Amino acid sequence: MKVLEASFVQGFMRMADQGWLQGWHERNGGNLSYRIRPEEIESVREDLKADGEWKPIGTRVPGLAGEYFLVTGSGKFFSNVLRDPEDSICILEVDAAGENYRILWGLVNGGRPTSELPSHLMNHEVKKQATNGAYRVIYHAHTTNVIALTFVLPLTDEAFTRELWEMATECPVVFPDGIGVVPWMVPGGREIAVATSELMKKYDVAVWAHHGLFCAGPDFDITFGLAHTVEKSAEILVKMLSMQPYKRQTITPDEFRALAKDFHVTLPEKFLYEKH
Ligand code: 2HA
Ligand code: ZN
Repeated sequence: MKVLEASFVQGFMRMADQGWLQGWHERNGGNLSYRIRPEEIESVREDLKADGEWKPIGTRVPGLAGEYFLVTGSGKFFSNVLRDPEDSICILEVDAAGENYRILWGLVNGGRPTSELPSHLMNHEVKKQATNGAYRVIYHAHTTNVIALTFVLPLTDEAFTRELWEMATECPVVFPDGIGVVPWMVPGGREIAVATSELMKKYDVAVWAHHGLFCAGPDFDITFGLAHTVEKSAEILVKMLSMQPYKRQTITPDEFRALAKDFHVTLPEKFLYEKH
């Protein structure tokens, strides 16, 4: 089969376009990666070329040795993925040491995989282990309202989780583990990758202060839906803070406990602290 005919590739392109339509991918902002299943890579093997040069990932991911990924390209625009996928995205293979990659398909006009490849792959490594292989998607988006909140909320997991939980009743059900926050760091390198992947051991969402969001999930819909839910909640909070400097009423810790009971999710008590 041709790569572009495969359903995992079509799902990837559709998700990239959904993010673009949300306004989260100005210029070359954001990146997306998918850990390809063995049967999926076999189904497109005839369309792959294994003569590319091995290049350093910039970090070590031994837990991903021999895995294949579909990723967006560095400097490429999400707005072009559907229209010109062969220029915008690529399939890559990780070597047996988990230290190098080579491109097998795509980026036909040259270029490299996403500048955030270290973060993507370290997050994949953590999530593959933590979910017994179930998680396959890592998504980075420049979500406007989440970014705005990083200028006014304390940069703590507790503050972001609790404030976003309060803004929409579905939130504690959609992200019951809470969300993590990475302070401002230089993007693109190993240091921010290590900080993000540490948070991914506990959470499916990590906020990058003054930059955006990282989300992890088992498939395209769940991962995109998670980013969408977090950003929608952030939008409500931005609107609320713009209307008045305080909340007249909100969802209380006891009401969250009642929600958790009925919806069979566990909400860690550390996020249900008393506020003054
Ligand atoms: O431009 O979003 O974080 C891609 C990015 C870098
Ligand atoms: Zn970014």
